[in-house]
This record gives sequence, structure tokens and C-alpha cells, in this order.
Amino acid sequence: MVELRIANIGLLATPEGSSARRGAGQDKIRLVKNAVIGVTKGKIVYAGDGENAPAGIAEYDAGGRLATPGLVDAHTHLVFGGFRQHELEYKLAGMAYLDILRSGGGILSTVEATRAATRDALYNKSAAFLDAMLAHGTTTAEIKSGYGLNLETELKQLAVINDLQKKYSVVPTFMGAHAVPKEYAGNPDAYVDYIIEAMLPTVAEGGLAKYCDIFCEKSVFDIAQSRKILEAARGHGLQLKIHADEIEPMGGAGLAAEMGAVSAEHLLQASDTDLSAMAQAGTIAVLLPATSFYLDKNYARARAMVEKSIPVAVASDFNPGSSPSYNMQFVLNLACLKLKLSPAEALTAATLNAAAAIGCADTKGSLEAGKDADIVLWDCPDINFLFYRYGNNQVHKVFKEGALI
Ligand code: IZC
Ligand code: ZN
Repeated sequence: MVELRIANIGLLATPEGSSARRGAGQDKIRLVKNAVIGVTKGKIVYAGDGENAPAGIAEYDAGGRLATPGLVDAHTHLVFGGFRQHELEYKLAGMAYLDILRSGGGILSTVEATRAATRDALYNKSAAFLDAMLAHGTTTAEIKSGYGLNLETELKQLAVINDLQKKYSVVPTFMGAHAVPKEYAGNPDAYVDYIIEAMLPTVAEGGLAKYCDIFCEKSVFDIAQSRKILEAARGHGLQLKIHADEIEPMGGAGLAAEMGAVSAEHLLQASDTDLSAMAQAGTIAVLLPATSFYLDKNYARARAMVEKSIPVAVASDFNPGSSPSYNMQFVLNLACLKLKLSPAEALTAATLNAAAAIGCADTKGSLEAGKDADIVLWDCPDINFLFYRYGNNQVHKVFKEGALI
């Protein structure tokens, strides 16, 4: 007898396992028609055919709909002050993302707004985003700091993320190396030292972050500065992520492999050699196609990555500049149409592989006994339908640890 039976699931679609799937394995998902999911104490205790399903104390009728694992958004910058709608006109006038940043705007304008915001205001705004994300099928998200760029505000952002953790399933990443703040303009090495001497020890001692990330990009942080920060972070027991080879080819993907980073993100310009190094090291590629769309860039070479046996995840990159949307359904449309992932590969990318990229594949990312009951029922008959339609919210209902949202 289970506490809750989610019955009459037309099709259950899920990757399987507790670690990232790669190569041909990324395309292999389990499909069960006329399925039932049994839930007790927020955990899945049964996921399979209706005939052999256990009885339940309560029953929810899925109405023949598609069930998948809750989506996992493995890369967001969702705690921020203000927005950047004024940049739309700069973009239309032909100004590039990095030019806006070099002129003191972009990330740096969000830094000003985030420094000025109270912790409560940041919490309320972020909680509203997470509620809206749940309504769009995202049940777990990674969140980066990086709009403080001084100790006080980085700690404020991380405190907000840690507060959100009490109510939402979120994973905190420290990203003090997101840009060089105006206080250190023209002197990035001094800012790198400040991160290493003043920020990292406090963040690590407070247990405020699981990962350390860095924006390794032309005119932001170069390879030597990135290596220095990541080595220091690793020394403090943080795991590593890198914004690598997004706009200019920098060799960040190779650095991710060399440093044993859990993941490398973006990767539009990553070289074949560096991709092979990632495959060898088991580095997860976190691809952000909504950012390619929004910056009007090319798309990462996802097919080459799958062929090289790199586990591929996708994420929204939700932030006020280069990706002002948290909608993972749109990310999945792009994963199929632009990254050329099959629907099954795309589902794996947004669930199990994304969970692995943020260290929670043991509890999230698939519909299997023992995992958290984070389940989305879609107004769709199958995953082709889910990924072929776009622009409308196709969520019917979301269960978070067994509770109907
Ligand atoms: O606020 O522009 N790419 N960091 C690196 C971002 C985008 C966030 C932003
Ligand atoms: Zn990012």
C-alpha cells in the first residue's frame, strides 16, 4: 500500500540511473504505457505498468497524460536586482554583449542593482521566479552568485540562495569571478587575489556554496586567472564549473577537463581537442541554447559531443542579460531544433544529466523507485508532442516530493 497512486498515466517517459548518460546511452529512455507511479513519504516507491502497481491510500487520476521527471535547470543566475530592458535598444543598434559589458553596463549594471537591493527584496523576487519555474515544470535549479563582486554582496546573494533552499530544491554556486567590478577596473589580477584571499575562505567556511564557477572569456577572466581561482576553490573543497568558450575560443573546455570540473558550460567555440579531453575526464557539457538564441549566436556542437561520449545537459542560463527566460520548455524546443538532440536525448539532458551536473542524480532526474517524487504531468500524449509545440506552457500538474503544487 502506497500513500499516493498517480494512476492512468498514458505514457511514462524517463531516463534511468543515478549518473549522467552519455553516447548512445543518452538516447535510451524507459517508456511505459498505462503506467502508475506510487509515492510514499515524498519518494517514488513504484514506477511502472498499471497492472502490477500497488494499491494506494489516495489516488490521483493523470487522465491519460504524459509523465516525466521534473525538469532540472542546471545553470541559472536567478538572484538579481533590477532587469536590463534598456539593453534591448543597444542590441538593436548592433552593440554586442561583451561591448555592453566593456562599456560598464551588462553584468555591471546588474551588480549595481543587486548591491542596492535588500536581502528580503532579493528573496521575494527569486522565490517568485522559482514558483513560476515550478509552474513551467522545473522542480530543481542551480543558482549562481556573481552580482555582488564584493564580499558583502556576494554573501548577501549566497544567503538568499541558502534561504531559498529551505523551501525550494536549489543548489548554490559561488561565482565571484563573474566580471571585474568597477573598483578593480583595469586591474583584474588584484580582483583575482581579492576573490582568493577575501571571498573564497569565507564562502567555504560558511558552507555557503557547493560549486565555484568562473566566466572565462575574452576581456573578463583569462585562462591563467581562471586556473588560479579554480585551484584555490578546489583547495577549499568546492567543486568546479566553468563558463567556457562561449563567445571567443579561450580553451576553457580544456581547462575544465584538466581541473576535474564537474561541468563546462556554453562551449559554442570549444575545440575538438578540448572536447576529447572533456570526454576523457567525464566532464558534463551544460549547453545553453536559449542564450545562443538571445545573443543571435551559433549553437554548441551537441551532436559532436554525444558522438564523443560527453554527457550533455541543457539549462536555461536564466539571467537579466543574455537569457531573460526561465522556461525550460523553450530550451527543450531548441535542444531538438538547434542542438539536434533527439527527443529522448533532450529529455535526458534536461533531467538526469542536468541533475548529475549539479550533484543530485542520486535523488533527482528520473522516475524510479528510491528517487524524490518530482513529477510533471504534461498536456501531451508523448515527448515528441512536448518538444514540437512551443511558446505555450504545456504543464498540466507538478508534484514536488509527492505534493501536488
Ligand atoms: O548578467 O549577463 N553570460 N554571465 C555570463 C551572464 C551571461 C549573466 C549576465
Ligand atoms: Zn551563466
